[in-house]
Amino acid sequence: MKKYSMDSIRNYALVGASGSGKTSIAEAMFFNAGVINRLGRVDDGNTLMDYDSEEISKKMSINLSLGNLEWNKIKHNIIDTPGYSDFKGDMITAFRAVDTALITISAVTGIEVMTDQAMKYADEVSNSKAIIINKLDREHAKFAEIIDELSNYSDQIVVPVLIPLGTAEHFKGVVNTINKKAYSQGKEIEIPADLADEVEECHEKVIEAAAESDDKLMEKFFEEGSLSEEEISNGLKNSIIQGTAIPVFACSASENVGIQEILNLINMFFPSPKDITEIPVQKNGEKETLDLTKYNKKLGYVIKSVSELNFGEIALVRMYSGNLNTGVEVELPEKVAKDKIGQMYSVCGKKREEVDEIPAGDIGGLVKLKNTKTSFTITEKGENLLVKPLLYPQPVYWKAIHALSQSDEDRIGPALNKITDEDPTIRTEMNIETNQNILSGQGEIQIGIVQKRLKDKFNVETNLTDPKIPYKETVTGKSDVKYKHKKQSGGHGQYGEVYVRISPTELGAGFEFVNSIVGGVIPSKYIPAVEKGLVETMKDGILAGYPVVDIQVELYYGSYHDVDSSEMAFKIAASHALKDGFAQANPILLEPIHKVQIVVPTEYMGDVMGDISSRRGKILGMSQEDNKQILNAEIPLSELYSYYTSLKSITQGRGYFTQQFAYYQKLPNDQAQKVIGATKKEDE
Ligand SMILES: Nc1nc2c(ncn2[C@@H]2O[C@H](COP(=O)(O)OP(=O)(O)OP(=O)(O)O)[C@@H](O)[C@H]2O)c(=O)[nH]1
Ligand SMILES: [Mg+2]
Repeated sequence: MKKYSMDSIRNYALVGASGSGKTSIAEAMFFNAGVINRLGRVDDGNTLMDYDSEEISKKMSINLSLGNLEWNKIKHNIIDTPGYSDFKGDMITAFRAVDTALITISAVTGIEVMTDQAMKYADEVSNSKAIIINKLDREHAKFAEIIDELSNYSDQIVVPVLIPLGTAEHFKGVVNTINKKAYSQGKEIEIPADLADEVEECHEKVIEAAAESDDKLMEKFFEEGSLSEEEISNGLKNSIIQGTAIPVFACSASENVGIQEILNLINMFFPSPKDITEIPVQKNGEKETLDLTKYNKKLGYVIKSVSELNFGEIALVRMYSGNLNTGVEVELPEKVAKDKIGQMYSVCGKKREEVDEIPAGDIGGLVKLKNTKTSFTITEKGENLLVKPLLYPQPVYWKAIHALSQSDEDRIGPALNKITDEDPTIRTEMNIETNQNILSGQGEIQIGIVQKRLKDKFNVETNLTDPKIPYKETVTGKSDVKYKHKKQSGGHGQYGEVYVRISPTELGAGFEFVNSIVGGVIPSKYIPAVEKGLVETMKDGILAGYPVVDIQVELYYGSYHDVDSSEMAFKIAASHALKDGFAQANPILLEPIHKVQIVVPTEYMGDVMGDISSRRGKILGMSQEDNKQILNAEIPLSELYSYYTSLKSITQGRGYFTQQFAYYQKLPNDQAQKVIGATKKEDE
């Protein structure tokens, strides 16, 4: 396999809204570079990047895919990511592995939620940005409007570098606004007269953006009124790397118009790994910047660790520093573990070709290592470093997962572990309170795919149900009760009597046991048994089988019997006293409330707010950002389980939310009666 020096590599990810054409653009790039000799189509299920059977049947990307091509001696490592929000995890991990985010926008749809998210994630990991406006062959395609929208949206200079030559069915080619040359079907053509003004205008913007990064260039431009093509290119490249400019390219992936010009410009402008002199890292838990020009140890990032049916297990790795060779041992700071590097591959879609090294700056595949998971950092011994730390979003969709048979039950744990190792947005958790295994993630489709993979790949059959809500029980009033446990039937008797006062504590205080016994009316050796009786009863619940919390129980009087008293007798007495006292102290159910941040296009605000109040939600505040509203609210967990589906349908897929647990609060009486009734029914 050919080796490339660091400055002959470009690493970028295609990111952005679902359906904007990322996979089709990658396909057209591979076609132009001769990697494939036929231009596949997502709808025909024959593209290089969407090769997974699920992707073929759904006609969309579900997993990130890696591919590479060579264009004029430069190696491009391209990561095609899914744009559908359920699969956000793969977009996030891709950002951390590349130097440039190539954000795709459909010329028909314009800026979408995912476009916005992609821009934000790129900034967070300090990636350079470039934008493709695709589908210019489509009816109602816009270009200038989207450029305006982007300019208002970003404080970076948005530079149209390739502008369309005609639109819709007249879209024939692109004009390069740096050298003011027009290209159609690979040939240079005259710029049509009606486009001359626009080209001139864009050219000025290009110069402005190029000069932005360099004062000397700016001076020269003011003195001479123009810059050479080389000066513009170099200046623009610096501005893109420094993040002051975002170049925009027009194209049509399916018609293969503009793609070759984009590949040329990627060679010219995108940073090579050599241009990345520093990266954000986390060292010993602290955020800092790593100077890559001085760092000479091995440092890699596991983009994704995958085990694919028919293709075996493989970990895709980006090397930031040092060369990776077979046989070396590496450390994984996330897990405080080691792994030994085995066989290595160049990966292009489902095609693999063995290589003997993944050099610094490059991306390749390793045979699945023992301890390596998606998003892990690979270091040399003793280096406690994490590459470009980024948080994965909290779940927005939950299901309780049940194995169908005992043999499924035995295998479900390890199978789920494998799946969650591959995608950090998929989580499983045993809820001890409800005794359910909760599977959560970024959406219904993602969770459905997990269930399907369990069956297809691990032969584990499951069903999914709405999770039980982890309610809690407490009291709002006080009570004072006594209970005598006395049994005289045959042989050894049982005797224990307790007097207790029950009262509420502060929310979240848990359980307070107060021992106020004086004068030995209950011998001290029986006191722990009383407390144990209370704790066990609280755990099992009194009202509806949910754990009792936030109460104080004061043991202040009682009596015992020299022969018949025992720990067991006092335990039973305490349990009964608590049950009686609890019922008299105005018991209630508490429900978990979650803090939710919802982002929706402004036009859906009314419907979204109505839906929140129908879910017993409370709106805490809202703010406007560009053409979208950000709503902060609190919603009970019982209403959050179905919120994902509802928000998607209200906003036609354009709204999204993030959430986290906030606190427990009283469940309204009518709701509480329903829950208590349901528990009674279950018990029967
Ligand atoms: N007319 C036209 N259709 C296009 C173009 N590019 C892509 N498409 C079509 O748009 C649809 C979506 O394209 P994809 O390439 O799958 O989009 P994607 O961004 O990869 O979508 P996700 O994988 O879901 O994120 C497919 O039907 C493509 O054939 C284009 O330039 N012109
Ligand atoms: Mg795709």
